[in-house]
Amino acid sequence: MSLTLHLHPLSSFCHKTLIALYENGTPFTPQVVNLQDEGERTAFRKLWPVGKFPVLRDDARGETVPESTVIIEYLDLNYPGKTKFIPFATDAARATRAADRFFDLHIHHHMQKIVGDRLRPAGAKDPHGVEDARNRMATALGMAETDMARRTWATGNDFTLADCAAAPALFYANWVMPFDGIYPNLIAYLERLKQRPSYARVLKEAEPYFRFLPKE
Ligand SMILES: N[C@@H](CCC(=O)N[C@@H](CS)C(=O)NCC(=O)O)C(=O)O
Repeated sequence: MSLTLHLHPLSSFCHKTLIALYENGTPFTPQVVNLQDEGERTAFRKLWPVGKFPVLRDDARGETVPESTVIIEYLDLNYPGKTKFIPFATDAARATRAADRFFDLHIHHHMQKIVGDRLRPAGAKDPHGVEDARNRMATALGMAETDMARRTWATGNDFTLADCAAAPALFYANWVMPFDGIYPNLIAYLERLKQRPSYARVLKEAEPYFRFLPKE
């Protein structure tokens, strides 16, 4: 098996990549990295000095591929399957990449800021930054709510890269700032994502780790 995904089971950006791997039943070896362990951290940073998950290693092609979006594009190109993550048509491809960026930058990153702040020690919190993140995330969630009134998946009728991005972004956003009863279209979309076998499997595997998520 030539593909190894370096990951952490709670990492939302790893979930995004796992969805793509499970969608197409792509064989790979999961390599869980514990960043608290100095040896594992050092080995991981040799592979990708930035030290962020996920990173895909492809021994057959001699490639190390960081960044969730780039990994999914790499899989689409080199290990294609029944789900095509980036459409061939140029306008549809652009819309897919735009939606992927939207969920990553305007929902996922703000959610990370909120969760990250919970991990900070007392005295090092950033309430202003968290409030800003919550406001910006609410704006983006409102935009997505409007879009999802007339779509099954993030860009229309087909499941793509954008849905891989949307699933963990919305799942964790709904956990830090519950939107049930506020954004009905988004809740319905999140339910569809959770029913999708690829994401259902990701969530099932992550389940034992959810108790380690920081509460307030
Ligand atoms: N833009 C990156 C973001 C990756 C990222 O933020 N990963 C987080 C986990 S979800 C991480 O590695 N955190 C560990 C750290 O920052 O030390 C991607 O899309 O892969």
